Amino acid sequence: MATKPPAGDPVQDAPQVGPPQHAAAGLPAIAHTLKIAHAQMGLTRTARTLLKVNQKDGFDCPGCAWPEGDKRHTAEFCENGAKAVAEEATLRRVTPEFFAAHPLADLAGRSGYWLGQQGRITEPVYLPEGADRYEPISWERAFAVVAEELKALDSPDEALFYTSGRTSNEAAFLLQLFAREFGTNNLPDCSNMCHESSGSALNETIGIGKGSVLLEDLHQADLIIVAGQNPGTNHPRMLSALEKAKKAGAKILTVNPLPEAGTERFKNPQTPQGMLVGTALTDLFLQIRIGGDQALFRMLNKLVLEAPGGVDELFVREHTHGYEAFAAAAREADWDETLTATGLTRAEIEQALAMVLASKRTIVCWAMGLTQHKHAVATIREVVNLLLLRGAIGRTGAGVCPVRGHSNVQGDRTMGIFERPAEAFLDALDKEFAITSPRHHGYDVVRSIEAMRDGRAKVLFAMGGNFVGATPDTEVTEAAIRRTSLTVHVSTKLNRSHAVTGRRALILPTLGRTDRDVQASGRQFVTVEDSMGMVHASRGNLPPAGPHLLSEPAIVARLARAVLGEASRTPWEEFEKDYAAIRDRIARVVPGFEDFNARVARPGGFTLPHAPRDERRFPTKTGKANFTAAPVEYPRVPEGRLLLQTLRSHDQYNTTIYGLDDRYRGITGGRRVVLVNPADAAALGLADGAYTDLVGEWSDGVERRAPGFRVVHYPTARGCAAAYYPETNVLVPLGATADTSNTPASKSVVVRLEPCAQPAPRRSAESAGTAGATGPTPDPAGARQGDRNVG
Ligand SMILES: Nc1nc2c(c(=O)[nH]1)N[C@H]1C(S)=C(S)[C@@H](COP(=O)(O)OP(=O)(O)OC[C@H]3O[C@@H](n4cnc5c(=O)[nH]c(N)nc54)[C@H](O)[C@@H]3O)O[C@H]1N2
Ligand SMILES: Nc1nc2c(c(=O)[nH]1)N[C@H]1C(S)=C(S)[C@@H](COP(=O)(O)OP(=O)(O)OC[C@H]3O[C@@H](n4cnc5c(=O)[nH]c(N)nc54)[C@H](O)[C@@H]3O)O[C@H]1N2
Ligand SMILES: [Mo]
Repeated sequence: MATKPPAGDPVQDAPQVGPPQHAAAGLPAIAHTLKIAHAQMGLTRTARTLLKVNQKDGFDCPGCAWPEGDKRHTAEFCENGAKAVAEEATLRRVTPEFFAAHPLADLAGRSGYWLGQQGRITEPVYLPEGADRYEPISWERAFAVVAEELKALDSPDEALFYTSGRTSNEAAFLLQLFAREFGTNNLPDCSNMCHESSGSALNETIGIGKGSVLLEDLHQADLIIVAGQNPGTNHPRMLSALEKAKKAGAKILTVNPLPEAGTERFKNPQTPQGMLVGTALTDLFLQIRIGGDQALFRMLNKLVLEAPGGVDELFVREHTHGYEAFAAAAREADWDETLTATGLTRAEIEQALAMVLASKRTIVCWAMGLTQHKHAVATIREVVNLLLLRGAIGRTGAGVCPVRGHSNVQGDRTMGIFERPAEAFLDALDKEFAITSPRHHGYDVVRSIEAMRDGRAKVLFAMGGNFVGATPDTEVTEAAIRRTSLTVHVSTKLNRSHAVTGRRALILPTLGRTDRDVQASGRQFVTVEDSMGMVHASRGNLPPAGPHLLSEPAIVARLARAVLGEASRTPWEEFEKDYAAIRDRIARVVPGFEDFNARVARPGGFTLPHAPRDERRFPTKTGKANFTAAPVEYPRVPEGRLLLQTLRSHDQYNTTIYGLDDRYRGITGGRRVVLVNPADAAALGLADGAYTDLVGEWSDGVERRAPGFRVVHYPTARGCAAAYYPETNVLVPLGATADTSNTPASKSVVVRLEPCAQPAPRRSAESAGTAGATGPTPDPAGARQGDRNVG
């Protein structure tokens, strides 16, 4: 029955464990896709939506930011993209009757999975002060409430405007314009928790915080290093690119504490041969200890320096700065320290070196496995050092490839969603709109939480996302949010952020990527920028989830009029009527968008300029690509403790949980699992199937606990453990962030495992147990605070 959400809270969390798989995609992926899509959308809608994903006249997949090639298949989507589409295009609805039947305390007791499964939100709802449930509100009145709270602030800097990376360029541009006209740079975004470390490292070293390769570069590389990334689950279409590269002779070096099925073998569902046999992808697997990458790349750099002909001397001389200081530091790299930090053998590192030296065209791809550590920025700079030594930037088939997460997270930043905007950007904005943007920097995500905690920020307005669920230190964050006077969420679906509110709260339902967007001037499209700087149009083709939804640009435009009133000379009404008018302004403010409307009208869109890639020009302070030489760091773990990484299962999109299985890792029917190396488990006396609490240990002495995880013996690197986000966000201290980028260090949390009894299975919300805003729900299964996000 396509439209019926599960009745009770289905989270049983009784995980079953089988062997991990060694190949990704293939037939099981197609079967799983169709099952999920059919359950949410029914048959006709499944066909109608899935055939439009990533087509030139269709919509951009709301899944990951991986680019589309020029030659597209009829079914240019992957299993997880299809799940993202089905999640949004579902026929299930959350109506005012739903909110009448589910008081806030009830919502607060539900799992994130259950909340998401209820369907699309159809009307704006409001939680007045002291009320026990949301009630319907008109759009006009909703904007009046926000205006009232914003105008009552002592300073515009008491307001926070969060953005999640699905927001279109048009909506993002309007949101940052509104925030700056209102008077603040408080524009935290999901990127602060994601690739901020990449942006920080790349800006300093090559002068632009974006990757320097295009899809064709991957196809032409000699060597692709995939470090700290799980493309089989999180960027499945990348596997086709890796396969194509392999077939053209490339080697693939994988660096990961976990053997991930997707990088082992890919069964391409587009060809019969691929489906049956598949292609082995990884040539060398370095099973590194968590946080050991900087040490690994430093040692590789030392060895490259020592190898005859290892250094591209011409490139170094003509294009780089800081070589001497860096080379001196690299020559100091020590084998003992490297082997301790990485857990690798000398032979393995020498094998990797041979692959690096044999390659003229090297690309390094990475994601959260490198960005979410205390020394993340230094690690990524060390990756850049290697590519600079080899002259592997601004050359075909070579370069840096940070693989971005949300489908438009890169575009949102290009549009000015940034708490530390460049002076030149603000100058252009001010000139175009005759405004005076504030010049002082705003708060990023972590600083926003601190500001709410300390009473310095009082209104949180979120353009999408799940602020409460995605951020670290869940208990601290929830308490901080509850201190605010107003929380506003522009959302497609319910999540934990709607249940943990300020004194008053609003939920404003909006159109998603798959929905048709019609405004006064006719049918609209929006634009997005993918991970490789390609900008293109996205057009939804489904009737919207309800007649009352407003698009994101319309919501920002109406909010701006309600808040700024006559004082604003910006033509907000015109922008709402016709998004082309927004694009005309973007063209005049943002470099690279000249003639935007004409160029984006071409099928496939256009590529943004990238100086290092296009002309080997490095717009840094020195005018060259910068070598850097940070001291080598790696996490130190006390005796009897493990280093926990918090990562994604195959059945989730960040805090959106599609299902309770992690097929490639052999886990079904539950998410509260902790993967531990069998030798470590034996040393700790933990049998496979035993239950344990995860207890975080950090320098502030506060005990952070996530209770009731099933131990799974798993071939991860020694001393390391892995468990899913967001269940484990309660363990990540707010203060544990990366140097420079301030990204939460969600991939290196020191924990001890405290054996506990197997929790009783929970049948419904009544047993999910958590402290809601209006009082805790009784919890027969015992205190399960760590459950708050997903169960
Ligand atoms: N289906 C699906 N697609 C998604 C998402 C999703 O949740 N679901 N999320 C999107 C978003 S926003 C993002 S940012 C990306 C995330 O994409 P990924 O970064 O691939 O996501 P994670 O699950 O966090 O996986 C991190 C990987 O890094 C490895 N790792 C952890 N620590 C280390 C380390 O210290 N060193 C090395 N070398 N490796 C390490 C882990 O074992 C794991 O393989 O995916 C995007 N795409
Ligand atoms: N411990 C730990 N924490 C992490 C991470 C980790 O690896 N470990 N990863 C971090 C990373 S990389 C990221 S990017 C963040 C993600 O942080 P967020 O982007 O804030 O979180 P999501 O779970 O992607 O947000 C999902 C919600 O977005 C809303 N939504 C979906 N589509 C749309 C749309 O089109 N418009 C609007 N307005 N709303 C929409 C829905 O209501 C949905 O519930 O989490 C971070 N947190
Ligand atoms: Mo992300």
